[in-house]
Amino acid sequence: MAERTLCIIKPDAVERNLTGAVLKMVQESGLKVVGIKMLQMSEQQAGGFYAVHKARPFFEDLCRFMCSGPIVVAVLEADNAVKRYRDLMGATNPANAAEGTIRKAYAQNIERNSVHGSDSLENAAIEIAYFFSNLELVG
Ligand code: IDP
Repeated sequence: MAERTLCIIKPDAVERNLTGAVLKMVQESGLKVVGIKMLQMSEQQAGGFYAVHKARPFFEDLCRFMCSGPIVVAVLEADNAVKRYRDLMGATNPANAAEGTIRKAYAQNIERNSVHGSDSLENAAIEIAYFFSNLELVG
């Protein structure tokens, strides 16, 4: 079934000029980009986006990192897009990420791990709506 999921290229990757390299891996895996833009979040926006992680010890650091520089947000579409993109990202900690994954190739550490991807179809819809209006998505 065709699904949509949210991809974020995080500040560590944008800063190292890896946006094109990450998008190449995404597109070559068969995930289609149906919306994309660059922006820099405020701390408040980052807090809202990661609200589910509020209780976790790394929450404040994560929000500070995510608004420390520009990010690229993209909506990806494909059959089983949520799982396919999660598999392509690799494990949260790059030390555990498999060969061929984005995080294995580019992540610096467990926090600065280059990419975000929605973890369920339900969260994908919420996360896409956080950044995009329907008018900004094609197809
Ligand atoms: P995910 O991005 O692989 O879905 P989550 O557990 O949802 O991983 O965590 C969200 C983000 O929080 C991670 O991508 C990473 O940037 C950061 N993070 C997760 N665990 C840690 C940690 O133990 N220390 C610092 N940052 C972390």
